[in-house]
Amino acid sequence: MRNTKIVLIIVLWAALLGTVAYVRLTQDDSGPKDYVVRMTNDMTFDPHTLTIRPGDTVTWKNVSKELVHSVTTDANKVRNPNLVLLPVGAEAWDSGLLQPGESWSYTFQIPGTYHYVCVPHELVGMVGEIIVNNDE
Ligand SMILES: [Cu+2]
Repeated sequence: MRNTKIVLIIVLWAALLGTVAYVRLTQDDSGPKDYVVRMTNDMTFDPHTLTIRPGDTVTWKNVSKELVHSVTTDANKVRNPNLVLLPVGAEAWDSGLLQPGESWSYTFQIPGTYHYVCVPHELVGMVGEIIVNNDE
């Protein structure tokens, strides 16, 4: 009888440990994340396309030595409004001009596809894409 109790306790303890381990493994380990997009000396956004989740923050860093860059989805601030795209319900944003070494951040809440441009280099194709995906 005493042995049965000990075995029972061991079994229950093992089950408890197993449950804890299972919960840890299956828990969504991701709180909001931070991403960096580099604005380069070659007039590109690196990476060009980034897939994130709602609540994540993207920081654009101007890593060029002498170029001024910007990030905008505001159709009123670009020459070709077809280059910018926002999901329904999302408001346009604009970093303004960023000097070398400066950075600017935006936290995405609304899922969908965002196309943005660098205003000074729009005509040489300095464009980028953020995809905000609940399933990512
Ligand atoms: Cu630029």
